[in-house]
Amino acid sequence: VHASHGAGEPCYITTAIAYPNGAPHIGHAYEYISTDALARFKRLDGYDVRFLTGTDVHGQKMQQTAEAEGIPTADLAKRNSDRFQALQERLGSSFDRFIRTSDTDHQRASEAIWQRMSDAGDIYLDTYSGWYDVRDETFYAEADTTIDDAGNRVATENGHVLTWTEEETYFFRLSAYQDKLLELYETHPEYVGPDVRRNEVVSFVKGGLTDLSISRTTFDWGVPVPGHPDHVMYVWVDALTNYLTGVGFPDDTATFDRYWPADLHIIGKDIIRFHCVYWPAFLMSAGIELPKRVFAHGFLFNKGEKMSKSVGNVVDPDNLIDEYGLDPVRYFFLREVSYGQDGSYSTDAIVSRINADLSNEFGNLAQRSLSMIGKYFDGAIPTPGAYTADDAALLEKAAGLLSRVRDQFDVQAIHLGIEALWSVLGDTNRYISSQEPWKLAKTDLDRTATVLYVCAEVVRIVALLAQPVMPESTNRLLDLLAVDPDDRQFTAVTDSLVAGTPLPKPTPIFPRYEA
Ligand code: ME8
Repeated sequence: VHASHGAGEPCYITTAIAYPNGAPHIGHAYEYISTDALARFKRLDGYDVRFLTGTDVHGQKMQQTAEAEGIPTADLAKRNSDRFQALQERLGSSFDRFIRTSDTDHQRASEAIWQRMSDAGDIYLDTYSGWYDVRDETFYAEADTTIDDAGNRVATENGHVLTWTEEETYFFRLSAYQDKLLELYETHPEYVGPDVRRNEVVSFVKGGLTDLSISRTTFDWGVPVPGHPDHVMYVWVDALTNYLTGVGFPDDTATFDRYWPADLHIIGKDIIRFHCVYWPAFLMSAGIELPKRVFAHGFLFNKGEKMSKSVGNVVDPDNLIDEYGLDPVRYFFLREVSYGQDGSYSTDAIVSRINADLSNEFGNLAQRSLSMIGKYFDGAIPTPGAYTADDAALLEKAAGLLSRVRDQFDVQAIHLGIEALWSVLGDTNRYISSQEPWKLAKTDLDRTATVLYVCAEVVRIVALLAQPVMPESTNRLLDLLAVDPDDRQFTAVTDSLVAGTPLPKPTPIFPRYEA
C-alpha cells in the first residue's frame, strides 16, 4: 500500500469546446490527445480528476452553415457534435463528460452567470455599431481592421472578412476590469501559459479595454437573455460558461465546491483573449473564483502549411489512426511538437518517430529483454545478484523518472516529460549493448540474470510512466511483465519485479512501420 502523490485531491481539466460547424480535423484531435495525456497523468498520480470536453453549438456561424446546408441548425449541431464525440472516443480520450451547449443544464448555468453579472451592475443596454467576424465570432474595434486588396474590411490580425453590425445590444462593462486583470497577471503569473501568451495578453489589456457587446438580436440561435428573450447571448458568454456547467453550477453545489476552480483550461493560441481577458472579467463580476491556469497550445500545420479546405491538405484524424495506429499517432504529436509552440507534421516525420523511437528504442529493448528471459530463464523473472555501479546507476535513473516527468507535466511540458523517459531508454540500450547478455549467457548465467532483471525493471518503469501517452500499448507491455493490472498507478514505480514470477510469451508491442 502506497501513499499516493495526489492523495485523492480533486483536479479539474478542460479542453476548448469546438464549433461543430464542420468535421473535426487534426488540430482538434491534437488538443484532445494532449489534454487527455495531462488528465491521465494526474489520475495515475493519485488525483481525483474531472475531465470535461464537448461542443460549442451556438453562434451566427452555426446558423449560417445550417442555412447553407438547408437543414435546421439543431440538426447540424447534433450531427456534427456526434462526430466530435466519436473522434474523442476513437482517440481513447478519458473525458468524464462530453458537454454540448444545447444541454438543458447549460442553459440554466448561462442564465445564472448572466443574472449575477447583471446584479453586479456590469450589464447595460445600448447600441452597438461596429465590425463583426462571423467565422471567429469576434467583435473588432475599427483600429484593428484594414481594407484588403479586394476592398473588403478585414481583421488586421487574421485577414478575416468583417460584417458591419448595428443593433441594440447588452454590454458588459469590461472597461471596469482593466486594473483588476492587470493585477491578476501580476500576482498570478501562472494564470496564463506559456509566457509568450501572457505577454500578449498583458499588452492587449494595457492597451485599454472597451465594453463588450454580449447579446444579439439579428438571429435567434443561442441562449435567450433572461427576461429579454428577443436577445440571445453572445456565443462566447455561454461558451465559456460551459466550464461551470460541467461541474454542476449553479445547483449541484457539492460537485461545484469540490472541482471548482478549474485547475487547467487547455485551449489553442487563437482563443487566448477570450479565456484570459473576458473569462476572468465575467467571473470577477459574478463573484466566482478564477481558474488556476489557462495553457495555450500552438497550431498544427501540414508540412509547414496552414490546413485549409481550398488547399486540400486537411488531414482527417481517422485516416491517420487507420494508417499508423492510435498509440503511435498519440506518441508522435506529443513527442514531436513542443507543447505550447506551433508544430508541423508529415508522413516522413511520423514514420521516423515510429521506427526510431517506438520500434527501435522501446520495442526492441523490451522484446530482446523479454525473449532472453524466456530463453535463458524459463520465462520467469530472473533473480538478480549484487549490482555493479552501472546497474545501480541505471536503476537509480529509472527510479528518479517519476519526479522528473511530473515536474515537466506540471508545467505542461509534455514533450520534455517524454524526452526524459526516452533518455533513460537510450541509456538502457547502451547498457544492454555493452553488457551483451546474449554472450554472457554462455559463460555466466548469474550475471545474465542481473543484466536482464535491470533491463526489465527499466522497461516496467518507463511503461508505467508512458501510460498517459500510449495507454493501450503500455498496458499490453505491463501485461507481458505480469504487472498486476490493479497496481499500475505511479505509486507502483517504487515496486520491483518479483524474481520467479512467470511471464507470458512475449509478442512485439511496437512493430516497425512498413509502407
Ligand atoms: O474556438 N491546430 O472552436 P474551434 C491546433 N468554440 N489547434 C487548433 C487548430 C489547429 N490547426 N485549429 C483549431 C472555438 N484549433 C470555440 C472555443 S471554448 C469555451 C470555445 C483549436 O472549433 C482551437 O485553438 O474553432 C481551439 O482550442 C479548439 O481547436 C476548438 O476550435
